[in-house]
Amino acid sequence: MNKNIMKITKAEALSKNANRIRQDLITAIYYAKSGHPGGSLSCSDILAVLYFNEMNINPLKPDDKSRDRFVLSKGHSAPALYATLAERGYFSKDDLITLRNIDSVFQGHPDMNKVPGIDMTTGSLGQGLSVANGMAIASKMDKMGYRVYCLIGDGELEEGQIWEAAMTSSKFNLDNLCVIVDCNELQLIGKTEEVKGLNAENIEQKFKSFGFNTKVIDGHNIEEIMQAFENATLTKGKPTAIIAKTVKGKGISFMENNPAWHGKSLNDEEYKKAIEELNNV
Ligand SMILES: Cc1ncc(C[n+]2csc(CCOP(=O)(O)OP(=O)(O)O)c2C)c(N)n1
Ligand SMILES: [Mg+2]
Repeated sequence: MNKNIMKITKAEALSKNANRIRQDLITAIYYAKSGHPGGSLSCSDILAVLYFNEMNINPLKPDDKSRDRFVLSKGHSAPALYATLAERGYFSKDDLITLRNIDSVFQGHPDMNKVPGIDMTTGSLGQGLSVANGMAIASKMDKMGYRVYCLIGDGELEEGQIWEAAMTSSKFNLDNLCVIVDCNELQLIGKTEEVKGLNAENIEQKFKSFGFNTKVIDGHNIEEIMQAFENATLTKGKPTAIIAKTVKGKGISFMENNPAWHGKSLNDEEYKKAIEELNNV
């Protein structure tokens, strides 16, 4: 069979996974009456490629010692991770609508002790890369060979601990570590450019100067995401940082690029419109 045809089919399938992830996370946030839709929608394509194409994982063995690890450093995007794990078969999709209920395992931020498939408890911004470093070092010390992926928000990069950790990643030549920056150009209070002068290009320069292999990509182009991960795996002797240019609120017109949708739920009318739009992709 023609290799290109096979590749297009795979990208299309991953795109459908991402669309279902978007629908499920929006439904969960709608029922919860609170949550973070903007940054969850911006990282859905990245998560679909990670969990359906890139990572060596098995939903039937969520604690397998040799599995690849994922750290959602931007823990407020938990709805996207829960929806991805459900789509991948870690647990039933029916349970997603218990998001943020007091007795639910699906809290507003991920808890590794409660949810199968969650490798690290997160939510306090800035800490994920430090943990991912530890995992990547452990993989090398134990000769396990697993890879570690860490998704960081662009606003989150303003946390100083990220850059302390970045020094460690390259000092220890962690070529089994791949950082992905969800570069949607918005943080809670507005544009990252206006808050701390951050944009995709100077974020790339910063990681490069810290000793990372870097690549700026379109974070909604499935083929580009797949290729960037392939390039990261082939890169030896240094960690990789993929700066994924994304759109906050991607897929729902009235949420796209609108900071107001960083952390709020939808009313009945908005929910209906959102699902309609996602259904029409
Ligand atoms: C240490 C810490 N400070 C503040 C917050 C509150 N907070 C949650 S999300 C967010 C903005 C994050 O922006 P960004 O990293 O760009 O995330 P995204 O745009 O992907 O939602 C803030 C300030 C937090 N979770 N942790
Ligand atoms: Mg952001």
